[in-house]
Amino acid sequence: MDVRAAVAFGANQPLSMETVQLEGPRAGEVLVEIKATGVCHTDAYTLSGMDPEGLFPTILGHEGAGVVVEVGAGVRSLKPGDHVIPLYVPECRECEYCTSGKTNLCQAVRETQGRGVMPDGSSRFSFQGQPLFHYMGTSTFANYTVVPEIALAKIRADAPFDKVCYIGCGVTTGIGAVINTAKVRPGDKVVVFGLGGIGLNVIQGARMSGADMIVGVDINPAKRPLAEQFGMTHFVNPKEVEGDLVPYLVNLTKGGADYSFECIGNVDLMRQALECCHKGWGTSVIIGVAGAGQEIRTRPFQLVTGRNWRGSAFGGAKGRSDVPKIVDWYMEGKIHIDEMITHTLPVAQINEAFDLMHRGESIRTVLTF
Ligand code: NAD
Ligand code: AHE
Ligand code: ZN
Repeated sequence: MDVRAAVAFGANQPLSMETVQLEGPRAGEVLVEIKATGVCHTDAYTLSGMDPEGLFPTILGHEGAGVVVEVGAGVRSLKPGDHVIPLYVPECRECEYCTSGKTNLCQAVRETQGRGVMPDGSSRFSFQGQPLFHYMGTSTFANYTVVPEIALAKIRADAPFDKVCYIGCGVTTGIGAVINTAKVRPGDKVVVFGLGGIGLNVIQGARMSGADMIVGVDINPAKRPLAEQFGMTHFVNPKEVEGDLVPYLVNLTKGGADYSFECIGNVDLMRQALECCHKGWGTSVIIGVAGAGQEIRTRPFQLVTGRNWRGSAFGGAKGRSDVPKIVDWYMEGKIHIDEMITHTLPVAQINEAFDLMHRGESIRTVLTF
């Protein structure tokens, strides 16, 4: 079938709206009509050419919501008409990872996902007779996409697509990193580096968990008011701090953070985030994604003396089980999303969404189809 998609033909090139061809779902696959998609910094990261798994030409996008149109052979858990959120971390419930009880990182289709193809090794998308790569197993910058059954969370039908699409990445990543990965407790002191689409959700999760002090660190002071609305108690602009940021944060938190979160993707800030943690027990969670060749550094003494370095992907959430519950939290008013969606644009204006992000003017832009 013909599909409207924003195609990334190469690194650092604007996306191009094209009519591309999409094959129907094969066994274990599902055709989804995408109704809305958020634009996450990870899409920009891959488009920048810094992602070692970045492949072109491709259809980016991994923060979508839509409706099942057709299911392939053997698909039992979904039917046409179901409302769904595609999952870049699937949940097969059978692999060693899913059954371990230790991780959300289902590996059932991870290898083919990283190669930009469906689990059978081929692409469903093509343009002018040439295959296009899938992206993160989701490719939500298209009005129709094909996704493995295990990579779809079924959600309630009354949830608005143009809001809950954000649960497909940013909301779940931020709140989940606090609740599932760090397990922040009442009274904890938390430092959040980066007050964008992920960092604000870390703040939201920290407030839900009862953290006493929630320090936000960002070089863009325009991010402050919304962060305060979501629960930030102290704002630090590193450009206004005289001397080293780390002792400043240790002093502000009276000994260091119980938990810090890096939500930017800058390895120098990952070091600061670790080192502002409390001696003996502080844990820093890396959420930000850093480019090819980038490495983290610290003195081993930082770890010897009890600080912990962790990472979190998709907030440690098991998508098919947890995403429907997070949608319920939103619908019941337990979490807030609308205020973070600063811009909603038709998909044809997708390049503007990236520009808004790069200029620091948006938190999340949602594209509608
Ligand atoms: P964003 O662009 O919305 O936010 C980034 C924020 O960092 C901005 O507010 C910006 O002002 C701030 N910032 C930039 N440089 C800074 C500096 N030197 N010091 C302080 N603040 C600085 O991005 P986002 O969508 O929130 O994504 C954040 C990061 O998280 C990206 O690296 C993204 O790839 C990653 N991410 C990871 C996961 C995961 O599962 N681990 C999921 C989603 C996003
Ligand atoms: N291809 C990238 C991987 C980047 C990465 O870490 N992605 C996160 C999700 S970011 C969503 O906005 C993730 O889920 N990682 C787990 C995984 O299996 O990829 C690179 O740098 O190689
Ligand atoms: Zn994302």
